[in-house]
Amino acid sequence: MKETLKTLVLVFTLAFALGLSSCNPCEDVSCQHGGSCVKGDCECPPNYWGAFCGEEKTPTKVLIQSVIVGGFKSTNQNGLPWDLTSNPDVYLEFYQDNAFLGVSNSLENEDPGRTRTFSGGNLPIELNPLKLVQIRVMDYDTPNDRELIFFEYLSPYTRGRDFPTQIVGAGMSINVTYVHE
Ligand SMILES: [Ca+2]
Ligand SMILES: [Ca+2]
Repeated sequence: MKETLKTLVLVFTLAFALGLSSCNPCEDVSCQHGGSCVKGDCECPPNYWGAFCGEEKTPTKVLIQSVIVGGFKSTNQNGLPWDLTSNPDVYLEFYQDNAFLGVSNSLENEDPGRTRTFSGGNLPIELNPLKLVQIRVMDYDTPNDRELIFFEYLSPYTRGRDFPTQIVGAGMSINVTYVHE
């Protein structure tokens, strides 16, 4: 009889302990993408939603904060230097759907071979996340005369990539931030 009582006490103690541990509402909740469980519910970072933060939110805007432009050819389509007596005066133009969005700062007499970063002028520039951005690398000559050095299309946002802060193209990279509102 005494042994039976002991066994019963043990069983109840175990049951109580198990009951307590299953009272933690976050025990079986695993939140994705850096979400955290609060009282059994996932609180998600701004880029994600859903019961376990598994659903990606399409950003309302993507902001280009800066652009890194690698080296480019030292001559124009005529085989001549960009400027006859000096290096090109380089700035960027931004377009989406052929609509002009703004320009970067300009770097005067820029060595074509070097890699440089633009973060001034109209930057940060606001993009529609779902349309390609065209970035033109330009040589400024006079108010009515400028030469296109090269251009590139980049996708501001691609679903399922976990919101990279840098989007890398062939001849340039853009540093971006995402807006959800
Ligand atoms: Ca020129
Ligand atoms: Ca020049």
